[in-house]
Amino acid sequence: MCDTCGCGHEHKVIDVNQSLLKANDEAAYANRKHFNEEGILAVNLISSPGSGKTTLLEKTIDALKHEIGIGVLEGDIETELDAERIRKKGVPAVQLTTGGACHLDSMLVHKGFHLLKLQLKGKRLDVLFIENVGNLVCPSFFDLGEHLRVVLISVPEGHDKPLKYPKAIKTSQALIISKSDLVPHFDFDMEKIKKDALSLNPRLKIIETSAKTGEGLNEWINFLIHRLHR
Ligand SMILES: Nc1nc2c(ncn2[C@@H]2O[C@H](COP(=O)(O)OP(=O)(O)OP(=O)(O)O)[C@@H](O)[C@H]2O)c(=O)[nH]1
Ligand SMILES: [Mg+2]
Repeated sequence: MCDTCGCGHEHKVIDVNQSLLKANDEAAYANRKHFNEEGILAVNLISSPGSGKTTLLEKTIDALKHEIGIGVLEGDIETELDAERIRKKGVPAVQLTTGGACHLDSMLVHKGFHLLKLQLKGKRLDVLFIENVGNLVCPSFFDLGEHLRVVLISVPEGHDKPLKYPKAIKTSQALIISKSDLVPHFDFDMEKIKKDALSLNPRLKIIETSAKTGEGLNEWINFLIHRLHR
């Protein structure tokens, strides 16, 4: 007898969210094992739309493409635009379009990784960047098998975002405060955002960056290289 709607039928309750997350976690485990076996550092970039993920990748590729092998999986709901931006930099990129879903999942990353390997044509891959769908909520709940999760919050979004979107902060190892060149134009409290973020995750590495002035980009690159060699 149904207790929920009182309709008189027997309903079987299936927790769809739980089984989806379980399938995701299993595929994430397999992805991580696969990346480990091939000595690849996988980096998952998450943020709201437009915080500067692709721009940061473009700057990172400019700085590192002659030193290490880079490949990119680009997550978006629609279009190939971000993958095209990355390819223009001379780096292989696979666009993963979710067709509406607000996050990537590890099954899609698995498929994308195999497509990327075809583009690599045997070239070495050291760092796999996965740019998630622009969203500060859903991607936080899905392990993709990455080793490093980096969340970006840009200055125009406001310093209150860590407290309002704690899961993204708690599950990341690094916070990039992007568009620091815009601080003079916004009521943005840099000390407060850092204090709030560290109160949620004391081990978080925080880097202020600007793709316009170049501030913090060296620190970001050094952090990445350190993680690659760890
Ligand atoms: N002023 C300033 N603008 C920036 C900076 N980084 C990125 N932008 C601009 O912000 C806009 C969005 O940047 P993207 O890199 O496309 O952002 P994204 O996070 O990849 O966006 P989605 O993939 O749509 O989620 C572009 O117009 C960039 O030029 C920065 O450091 N300073
Ligand atoms: Mg992008």
